[in-house]
Amino acid sequence: MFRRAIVRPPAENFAGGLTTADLGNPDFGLALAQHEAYCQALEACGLEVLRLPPDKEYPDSTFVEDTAVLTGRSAILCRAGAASRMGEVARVRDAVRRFYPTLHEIQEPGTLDGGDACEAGSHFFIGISHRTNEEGARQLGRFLAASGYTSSTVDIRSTQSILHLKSGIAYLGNKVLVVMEEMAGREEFSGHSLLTVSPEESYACNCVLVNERVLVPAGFPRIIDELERRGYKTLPLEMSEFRKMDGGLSCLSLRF
Ligand code: CIR
Repeated sequence: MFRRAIVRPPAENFAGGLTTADLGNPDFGLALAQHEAYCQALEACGLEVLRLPPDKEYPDSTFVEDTAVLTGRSAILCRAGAASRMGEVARVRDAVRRFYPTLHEIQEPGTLDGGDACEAGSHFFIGISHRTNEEGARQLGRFLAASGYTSSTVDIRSTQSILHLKSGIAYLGNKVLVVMEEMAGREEFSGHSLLTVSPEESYACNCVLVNERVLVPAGFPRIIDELERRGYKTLPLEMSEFRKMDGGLSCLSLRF
């Protein structure tokens, strides 16, 4: 069960962040409204939400998930793979320290974005991406092992359409993984039961199980129907403005 989340609403220069999406400029007012609805959804799932102040120095800082890997047993601060995001970790350190007395931290030359760390029970899948390098994955694996988690890597560098591992997979408990079709055949996931998402709905792979509910981007009826058919209670959320900045639903919070 998650009890808390840390979020950071977008700053007014949010549109100045990194993106490859080619979906047009995000509307700041709409992004703020979508972010607030997201926070309220977390609260409806029983979480206490800590809202950090918007940070104009880092237009991508609303994607707070990338700054840390928070588990039930330990906290690991990341080291961003994108130069423009490097300073974001320092800005969440104090907030994370309030809840975790001991902080581990990825060190140079390691890079790691939290979006590449997918918790699946007592195992973590760690994406090797254009943001997370092998050294960052190795360091994370070592920190996780010290608190009793196993881990394995998944190289997604040739999977063009996704930025982070969690853009393409999500864990729903009980060995069930949501996966994008392109990754469904990968042997790394062979021990899991897969819920495969069609290419047209790929963006919805980035959904999040929060206690009793699955938060899922709105506008993807097939995956939402399939989740409901399998007995999950879904909570669809509008994510259009974050998608324009390559952001998924999970990226907007650290949940622990
Ligand atoms: C970036 O390119 O870093 C941001 N514009 C989007 C980060 C999305 N984060 C995530 O998928 N975990």
